[in-house]
Amino acid sequence: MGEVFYITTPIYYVNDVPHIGTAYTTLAADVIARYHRLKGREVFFLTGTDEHGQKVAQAAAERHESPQAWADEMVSHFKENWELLNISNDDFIRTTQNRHTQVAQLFIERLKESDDVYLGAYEGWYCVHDESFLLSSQLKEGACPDCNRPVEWVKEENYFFRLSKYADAVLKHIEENPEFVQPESRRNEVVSFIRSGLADQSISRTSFTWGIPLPFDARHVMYVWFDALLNYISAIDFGSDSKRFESVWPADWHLVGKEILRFHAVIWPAMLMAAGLPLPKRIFAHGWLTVEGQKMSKSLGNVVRPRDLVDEFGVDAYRYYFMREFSFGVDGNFSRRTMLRRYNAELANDLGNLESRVLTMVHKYRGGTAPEPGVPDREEDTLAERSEALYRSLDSRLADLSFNEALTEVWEFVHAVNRYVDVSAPWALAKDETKAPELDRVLYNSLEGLRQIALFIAPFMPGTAEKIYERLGLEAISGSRLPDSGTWGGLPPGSSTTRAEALFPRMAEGEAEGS
Ligand code: ME8
Repeated sequence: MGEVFYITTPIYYVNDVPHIGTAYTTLAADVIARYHRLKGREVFFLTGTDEHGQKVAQAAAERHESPQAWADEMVSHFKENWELLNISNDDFIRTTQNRHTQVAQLFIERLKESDDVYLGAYEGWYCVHDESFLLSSQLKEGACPDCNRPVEWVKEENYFFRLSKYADAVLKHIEENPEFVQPESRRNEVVSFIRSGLADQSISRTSFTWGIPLPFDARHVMYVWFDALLNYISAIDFGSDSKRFESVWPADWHLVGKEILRFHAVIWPAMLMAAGLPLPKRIFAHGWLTVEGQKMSKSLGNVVRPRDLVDEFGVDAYRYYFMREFSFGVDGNFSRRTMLRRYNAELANDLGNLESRVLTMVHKYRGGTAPEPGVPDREEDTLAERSEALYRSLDSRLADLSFNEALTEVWEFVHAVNRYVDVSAPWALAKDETKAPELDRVLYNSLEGLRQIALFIAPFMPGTAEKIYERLGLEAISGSRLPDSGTWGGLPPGSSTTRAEALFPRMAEGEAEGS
């Protein structure tokens, strides 16, 4: 079961176009998906859109559009943004697709048959923005405790899911499997939430119609969260192709923002248990990003869109910054100033200058042809060992989703290659004909250092990695497999290298708007 490495993002509501927050989860999932592909795993990377529910219906109504037409329009923005950010998702699920609605209906039908779904009456508060049912005791000064927006009173006949029946089993699973809910601080919150007592969950609505009709009672539409969580199995053909489903499920990772962890770590496992399905292996709740110290909001007018930054810095600088600057499990603050600073220091300077000076010297001293490696000396052995150790370290960093630490270590290697070039001083060797073999060795190993860097950064900055490979005269990096391609000395001598424009042209400080 589950031979395929399966990673998911939340499916995003179509009431808004993507911003740097939504893009953050998608980008993190992309890096992990690319890393595992490079390691030779078969990967299924899923993202998509959550199109039902009151919030989307309201957003469409405000524009005098049908919810479906509105969703169709918004989906194109999501797809465009993911293309812009070079996101390599293998599928894009929309909850209005037939393949999804069929699975959702089949699933709820089964739970109804096993008496895990029953008809009751709901009376309580509802937050339309978060699409969540709330108890009076959960309200904060009469408003939603999570988003502070006003809540509405709902009094309806609803179908309920027997969540309470599974509370102990879910708690036991969380406690016995420390990797299941990460990071630990968030796991503790989930544990106390379950311990405080779980009521059965309302899973249908009758006061509006924009949702999946219940197959056994067409007056009701499915509660949007019940529908949405099922995307993770509808996209892999649950109920219609068991061979495919079993080769992909359970998910290796569900990546979510911290505000929706409860749905994923409590309700979702209970739903799966009720259906007799295995639970996902790991769920990670990452922190929230603010902008220049403030929560992003349309009313404040401070929402940052990926396009704004990609136009200015380029896609790989965008990917680098968001993965390097923040620690995935905690909140972070986006600021143009820090982005610009990192761009100039780490991309233009550390990486860009290294690439350009190595290729320039190979051009100047060896007509652009990669020389013979010669016999390695202590300096070369040290570099080779460092690079080998870095492969091992990246495995464990990325297994923990420690993106920023992974990139910090990759940059220590970039510094090491820079230092190697400095201490070996090829420009001095070039002045002495008798030092030609030494010069060959230094140039070769500098090129090989660049090749290793390209492999290390490939999941994070795929475009830059390909450019470096191309300039080294190599085949596309996407055809490479680790660990084999990572063996030191993989660059064939005689390879024909090319110099080209700067990878990351330096930007004047103050050039970026708002810095
Ligand atoms: O919750 N910082 O969709 P959604 C970091 N449809 N991440 C952020 C962020 C921020 N400021 N803002 C949003 C939903 N995110 C449901 C999910 S899943 C079965 C259904 C990211 O459009 C983060 O991943 O409100 C968060 O969980 C997600 O966007 C919420 O997207």
